[in-house]
Amino acid sequence: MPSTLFILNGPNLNLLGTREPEIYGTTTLAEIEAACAGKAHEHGLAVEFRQTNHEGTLVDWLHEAHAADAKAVIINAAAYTHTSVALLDAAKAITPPVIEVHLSDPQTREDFRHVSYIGEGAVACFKGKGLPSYLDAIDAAAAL
Ligand code: CA2
Repeated sequence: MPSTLFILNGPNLNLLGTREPEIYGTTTLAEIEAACAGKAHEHGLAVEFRQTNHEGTLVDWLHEAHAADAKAVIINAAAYTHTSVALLDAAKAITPPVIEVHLSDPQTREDFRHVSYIGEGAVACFKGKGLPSYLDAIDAAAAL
């Protein structure tokens, strides 16, 4: 059985490629999923790629990654990055390492995006490169 990477995506990322292309580009979430699957398979890893608009569902999926003994969790928590102590607590509670990922670079945007709660429970962060942020995170997860 190959080990599995959980790649979790938070609110509004289902809209990628349809709105705000000047910030998030024109790549759709389906295209990101396909590219991530290809990169993970190069490393001999399986992928669980998911998106939800609900904070508690992300918490449940972090727990599921722990129960499944996932190799790592790569998470773009989207707006919950900047608000969710629940996601931070879950990231700290689970055994698989958590890697934070962002399409944009929140540090160069509005002040309220400069805080990352989940970042306090993550082993690394890849940001500001669009789709390649995800691919760099997969390379880092494979090397763990
Ligand atoms: O840059 C990232 O990946 C973010 O996690 C994206 C979040 C934002 O709240 C974070 O600060 C940085 C927003 C995702 C919203 O995605 C949309 C996609 C298309 C159109 C509108 C929103």
